Amino acid sequence: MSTIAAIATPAGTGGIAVIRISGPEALAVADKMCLRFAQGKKISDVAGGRTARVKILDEENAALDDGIVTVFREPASYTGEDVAEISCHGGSYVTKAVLRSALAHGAAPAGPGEFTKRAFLNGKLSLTQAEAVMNLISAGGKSSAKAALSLLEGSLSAELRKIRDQLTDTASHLSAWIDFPEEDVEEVSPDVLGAALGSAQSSVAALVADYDRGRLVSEGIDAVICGRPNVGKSTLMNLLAGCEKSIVADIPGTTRDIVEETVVIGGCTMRLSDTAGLRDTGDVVESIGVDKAKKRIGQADLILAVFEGSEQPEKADLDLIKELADKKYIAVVNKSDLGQKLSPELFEAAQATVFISAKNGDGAEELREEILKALELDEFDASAPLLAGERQLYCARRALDAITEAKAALESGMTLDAVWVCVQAAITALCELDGKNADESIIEGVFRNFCVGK
Ligand SMILES: Nc1nc2c(ncn2[C@@H]2O[C@H](COP(=O)(O)OP(=O)(O)OP(=O)(O)O)[C@@H](O)[C@H]2O)c(=O)[nH]1
Ligand SMILES: [Mg+2]
Repeated sequence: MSTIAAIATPAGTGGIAVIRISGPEALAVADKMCLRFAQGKKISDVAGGRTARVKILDEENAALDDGIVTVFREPASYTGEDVAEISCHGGSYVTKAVLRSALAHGAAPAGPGEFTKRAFLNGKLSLTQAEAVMNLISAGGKSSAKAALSLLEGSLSAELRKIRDQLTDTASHLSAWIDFPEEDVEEVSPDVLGAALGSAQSSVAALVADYDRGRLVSEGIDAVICGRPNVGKSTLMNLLAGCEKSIVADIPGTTRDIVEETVVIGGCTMRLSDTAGLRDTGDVVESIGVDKAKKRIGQADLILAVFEGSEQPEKADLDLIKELADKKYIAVVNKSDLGQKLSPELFEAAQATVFISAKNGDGAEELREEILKALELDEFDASAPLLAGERQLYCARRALDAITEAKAALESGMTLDAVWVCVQAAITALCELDGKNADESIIEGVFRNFCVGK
């Protein structure tokens, strides 16, 4: 295994930056590029988990910076290897020069996610926990961070182990019965077998069913604000964003392009898109904006459809209501400060109807609550085992199909061999979900999305 190095802190200027070196030669590399203040001592003399104050040398061994080296010794480190973490002053020149020095003194540049990949290969983390590291780094809200931490702490791995153990018990019982029918093996009762499969089936089905909610928590909610011109979409955007993100004017057709902002709501991140007012228009630029708005409506997790409450509905409003009939939307009836003419019965198909005044903020809290309710995130336990990412969902679905097939085989009176084959397929899919026996291309795929230095 080579020794790798990368800058672990973000690009830019900061108080300190950390350059991480991991591998069998990590301490030897640190010895070459760091002189300890304690005379006659080397980095390789430092005990695991301890630090040393050093003068950091550049690639030509000239003094570059004062810093601190933290030493971790295998296996008690993040990667499971020897690790030296050099904390230097966080200017972009110094940070890059420290990395260059590490490379000049024998380390190779780390690839994206290579530290975490080594942690996985050295058995420090399961594949789902490694994926959690990435989610925790990118978490923008409390619930997303909580879900990622719970995954990192192994809540999903523990749940998968429980289901796998249950299926393995069933499979070994089946094998004993299939392979040694004449021996004194306790007969497998279809009822007991059916109950064990049923329990595994409902556990995996619960994970699959909760995937969408988990995805919204860990990846963020995509919400689009739409409606005919001048109803107050941009005013609503600014209210939720807490800043003047979109231009507001009493001129229909003010917003033409999509304006995006990320906000945190109930601990979840929500990417909001303010869009051009929906209307037929001869203006080429505006009609491009309207097309973009329609496309966003088709892709969003949730639609905030804005209507003007103080006026009778226009054709564009009625067309939008029709268009949204089979979509998840909240009817936001705006301008409540001007009185109420619009009948709430228009919005029977909506998840909720909320009356607000985007201008003075009335109803904003209720809207936030309804957004969480519409996505079933209001009572969501982010610390429960959750699948994170399409890869995990794909494996869980395969496991679920195999268990369902095993149950069907049992119920239709097929041979126990057929049941056994399906149970094995389910175990394989669950192992792959957690990275056991996962093939190299899957592992590569997981770490490809990581940043360098993690
Ligand atoms: N009285 C009142 N006026 C509002 C309210 N919300 C928005 N307005 C006004 O309505 C006008 C249009 O607001 P915008 O937010 O620009 O409307 P929009 O839907 O984004 O319009 P387009 O971008 O043209 O599609 C502005 O003059 C706002 O000040 C409200 O709650 N009450
Ligand atoms: Mg606008």
